[in-house]
Amino acid sequence: MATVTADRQGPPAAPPARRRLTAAAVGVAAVVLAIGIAELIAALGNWFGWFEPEASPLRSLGQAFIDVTPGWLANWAKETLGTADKLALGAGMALTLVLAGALVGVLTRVHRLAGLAAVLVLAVVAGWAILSRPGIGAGELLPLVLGVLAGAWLLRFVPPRSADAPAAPLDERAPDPVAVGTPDGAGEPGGAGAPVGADTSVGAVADVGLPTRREALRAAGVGTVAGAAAGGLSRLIPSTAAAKQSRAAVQLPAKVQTQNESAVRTFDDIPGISSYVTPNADFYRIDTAFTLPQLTTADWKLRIHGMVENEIVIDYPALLARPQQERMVTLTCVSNPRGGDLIGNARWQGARIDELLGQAKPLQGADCVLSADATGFTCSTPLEALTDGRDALLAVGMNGAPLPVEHGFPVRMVVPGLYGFVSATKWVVDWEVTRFDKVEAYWTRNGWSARGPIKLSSRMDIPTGDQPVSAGQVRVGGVAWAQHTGIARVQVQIDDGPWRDAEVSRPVSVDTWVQWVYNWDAAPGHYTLRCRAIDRKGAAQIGEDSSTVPDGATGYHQLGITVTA
Ligand SMILES: Nc1nc2c(c(=O)[nH]1)N[C@H]1C(S)=C(S)[C@@H](COP(=O)(O)O)O[C@H]1N2
Ligand SMILES: [Mo]
Repeated sequence: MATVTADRQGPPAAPPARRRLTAAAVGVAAVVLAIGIAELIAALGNWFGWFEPEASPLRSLGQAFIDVTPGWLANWAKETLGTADKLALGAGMALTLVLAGALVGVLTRVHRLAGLAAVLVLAVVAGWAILSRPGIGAGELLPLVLGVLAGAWLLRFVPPRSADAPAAPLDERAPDPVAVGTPDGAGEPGGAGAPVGADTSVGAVADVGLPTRREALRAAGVGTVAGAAAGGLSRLIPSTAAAKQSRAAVQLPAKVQTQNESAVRTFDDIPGISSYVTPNADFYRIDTAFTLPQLTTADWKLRIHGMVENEIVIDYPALLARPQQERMVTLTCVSNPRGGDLIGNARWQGARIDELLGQAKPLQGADCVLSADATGFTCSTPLEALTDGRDALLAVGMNGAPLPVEHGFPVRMVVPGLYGFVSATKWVVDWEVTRFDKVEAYWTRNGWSARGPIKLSSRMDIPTGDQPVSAGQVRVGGVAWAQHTGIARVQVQIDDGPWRDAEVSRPVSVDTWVQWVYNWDAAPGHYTLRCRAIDRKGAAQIGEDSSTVPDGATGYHQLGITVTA
């Protein structure tokens, strides 16, 4: 290699593998540029009020992907990724787009038309994703089209395979690389003015106007940086002002019937135990919305129909005008594993669901309310749980603030005692009063149960088991829940010893979790700690492990701990 370079007069032609890599780099840059420009135009258009948020190709691709995801995959993602599912989807999309870009580049190198055909396929998929969003017209494709044009234009910098230097004997090569130019860019950019044609065998290699490898690499770099910059900029443009602005303008009614919290006694002062009330920013989030539904209070309406005597449509001002209650309720996800954190407790403000249903007057035989958001998520709730006197709310407030957008703004359901997937519909806009034997809700279709009372359970927050603790007084503590029944006792077991009662906090009602603490006099050694709860009806938490599918996990939360002298 070294002798060849020294012997010949021009730089060596790059091997085919590296030329392919160059083409792939330009292809990736073309995709990055296309998306960056499309995202920027979509964001600007959204900002100016011309486009819906769905004009963003990334947003619509992500949501369309979730929509076509088969049930088993959705279950797997919810189970193993939990709240990281959107992050994982984003990473998967990025990887797919990079690979697609590389393929476009390599195809373009082989044949221009093949490359453009691949671009067209990508554009059609993205266009389909955008148009498949509800209420989106062809005009929303403009950002995508402009981005694709920019990306396709960048592909002209892919050096074609036909321009690869032939493996010709050295003496047949260009005598003066400056005069003739080579694919590696030693000639003049663009070739204009170069005395082309002096040697026809070389002229074919250094065809005038063909991009050199160096130009290709420069185009890849500039395209990638420009695309990333445009994409980054698009993220700085405040997105759909709609929901956020609408929320900022909300004034929750001041006249609210609150709960008497004077008897509440918490363990909030014990470090490491979950606080009794979960701040909104720390509250877990689980849903099928890749990007947040953008409802405004002006748009919002709930339609109550189906097996009712009176069909009702209620809007936001009418909902706020109804008597307002604030109730603390602990929400739990059915996918919460033993010891998991898909649980949180908040003060919810809203109107009573039973009173609203009382006005709609469900017909004889109805046993279910199928609630839905505007994107097609559905949820089946037993009519009885909504009308038996418990504090089921159409909530507009969470911990004193208007409902955060990610927790269902402007209106969601909160029903004490039921897992979220069968009761807590966010962005709720539709209630069909019906029968369980007539409908199937979103997760039920995917193998989860139709009804979902929350299972009695408990979690150990401290110690964490990550680090050894010192012998002596060790605080063991956490939370326990049996929404709408209430927790009577929490017990701790060390190895196979007796179950010992922990001290339990005093909650505001049976609808929230309790905190608990147990002071353990620990001697040096290695131990297994377990906790279990007993509810106010005397039932003990099930010790046998079961998976979260179809209706919630059972089993004790336990951990190993080392106590040092
Ligand atoms: N519209 C809508 N509402 C939904 C869901 C959803 O996917 N879409 N997920 C439900 C599930 S499974 C749970 S556990 C709770 C979680 O509510 P949070 O995100 O406010 O904690 O919302 C419920 N409401
Ligand atoms: Mo859930």
